[in-house]
Amino acid sequence: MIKQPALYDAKTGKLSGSGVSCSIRKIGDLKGVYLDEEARSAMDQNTVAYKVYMQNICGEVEGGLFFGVSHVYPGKVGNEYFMTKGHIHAIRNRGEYYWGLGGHGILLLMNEDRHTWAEHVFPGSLHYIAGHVGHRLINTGDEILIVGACWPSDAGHDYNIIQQSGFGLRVMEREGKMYFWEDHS
Ligand code: S6P
Ligand code: ZN
Repeated sequence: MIKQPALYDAKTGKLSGSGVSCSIRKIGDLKGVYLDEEARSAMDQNTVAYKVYMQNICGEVEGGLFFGVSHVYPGKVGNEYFMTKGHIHAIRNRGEYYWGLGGHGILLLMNEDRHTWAEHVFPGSLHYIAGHVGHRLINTGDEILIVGACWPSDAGHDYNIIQQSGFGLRVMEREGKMYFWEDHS
C-alpha cells in the first residue's frame, strides 16, 4: 500500500495535503504588537502581515513533531518592519529548528531574563532555538520572508509575556536602513 504524502514546495514554502492548515494574521489581529499603535490602527486592518502553514499529524502529544512554514510579508507599521507576534513555548524546555527558504530578515531571540539577540535569516540559514528562548521573525526585505520550522508537538505557544513587554529589541528602519531600537520597558 502506498500512501499519498503531503507536499512541501521548498521554493514557494507552500504545504498541502494530509493534516495541513494555514493560519493568517492580519494587521487587525496585531493590536499592541508594534511600537506605533496609532500607525497600526490607521492601516487597512485586512492587510496580511503573515501566514503560517502547518502540518499536524499526531496532535499535541509528548514525543510528536509539528512541521510549519511561516510567510512574513514585506511592509512596515510606522518605522517597524512586519513581524510575527513572537512567543515562548508553553512547555519552556521545548526547542525548535528554523531554516531560511526565501527573502531576508531577522530572528529575534530572548531568554527569560529579557536578554535579546538576533540572527540574520536568508535562504540556506539554519537556526537552533533552544528551550526557554522566545522567538520572533521580522521581514527586513522587499520579498516575502519564508522560514521553515519543526518543533515538538506538545511545546504550545505562550504569547503573554511578549504581548505584555515585547522583546528587548525592536527592528526598525531609518533613512532606508535597518537598525535595532532598545526597548527598556
Ligand atoms: C511554532 C513556530 C512558528 C510560529 C510562527 C508564527 O512554534 O515557532 O510556526 O508559530 O512563526 O509566529 P507566532 O509567534 O505568531 O506564533
Ligand atoms: Zn515556536
